Amino acid sequence: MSDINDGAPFAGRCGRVAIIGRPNVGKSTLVNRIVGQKIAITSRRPQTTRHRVLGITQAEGAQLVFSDTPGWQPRPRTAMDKLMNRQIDLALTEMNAVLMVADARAWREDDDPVAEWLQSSKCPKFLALNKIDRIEDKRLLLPLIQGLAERLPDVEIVPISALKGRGISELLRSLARVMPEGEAEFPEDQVTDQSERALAAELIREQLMRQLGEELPYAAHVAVMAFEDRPTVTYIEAEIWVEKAGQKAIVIGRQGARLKELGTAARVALEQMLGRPVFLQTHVKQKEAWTQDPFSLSRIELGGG
Ligand SMILES: Nc1nc2c(ncn2[C@@H]2O[C@H](COP(=O)(O)OP(=O)(O)OP(=O)(O)O)[C@@H](O)[C@H]2O)c(=O)[nH]1
Ligand SMILES: [Mg+2]
Repeated sequence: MSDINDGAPFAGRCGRVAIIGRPNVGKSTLVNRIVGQKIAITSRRPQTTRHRVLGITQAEGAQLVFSDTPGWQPRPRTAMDKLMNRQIDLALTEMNAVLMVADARAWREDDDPVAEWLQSSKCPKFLALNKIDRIEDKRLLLPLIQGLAERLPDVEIVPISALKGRGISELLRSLARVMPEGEAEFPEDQVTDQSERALAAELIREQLMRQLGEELPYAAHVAVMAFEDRPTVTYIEAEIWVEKAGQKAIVIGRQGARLKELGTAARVALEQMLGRPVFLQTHVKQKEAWTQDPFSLSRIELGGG
């Protein structure tokens, strides 16, 4: 993944950009693309992101601090839904611009409440129409852009592909222009506010999201119990919490096959992130109703790990 950081000298502007959108439109993929590293996990499943993650980059002489958020849920039902919506509120209290992400292929009903919120927001507003790599005839985009421009008059609309890196420089240029004057909030080489430990928990959870069947990943949590730099390897011990015995059996798989596959894929991702060999040990624990337990949920709110 190429680094978008354009190397322009810092020109005394810095600000926060909250990224909002319904689940699965590519918010986390966009943040990873912008910072040039994988700091937020992604998957084909909706509701992959559970807590706010900051992604930091420099563009056009400004420092841009993005908040990736969980997908917006118009009808929160469970304690986890509510936690995820709170994480969005947190991102929205501290922003200098707001960037909605939608799928350029189809506007959906669940985009409407996000667009309404965007329209009512007081700060500079942007709408990234993502996944344009999936539209063969780009002329088909025009009617959508025109319709949205009429409906959202103060919103700057930018077609992008977060996956392929198209339209990203244009988007960053537009965002940098509206950032307020001020000192950089973070050192220039910092790309996220997540600790390596919290990122490790997320990379393991990413494999649960990607490799397991329908319901299970939503009932699972990853807690990192040990994270130690040893002379030749980083030693990581993690627990995967599930709610039911049946779920435990699924994560472990026949003769431990599923857990082994999850562990291997997570270890490869961890080694890539840390740039050194990793020894990863994972255990599956049944923890009755952890999604209803305030202590367990508060750990997620604080950022995994
Ligand atoms: N073709 C294509 N796929 C994309 C693009 N951006 C994201 N995706 C895919 O869309 C899916 C969802 O991406 P995420 O980045 O996890 O979406 P999200 O908005 O963060 O989703 P939640 O965290 O669940 O709200 C993944 O399979 C991505 O690979 C894009 O520009 N083009
Ligand atoms: Mg996400």
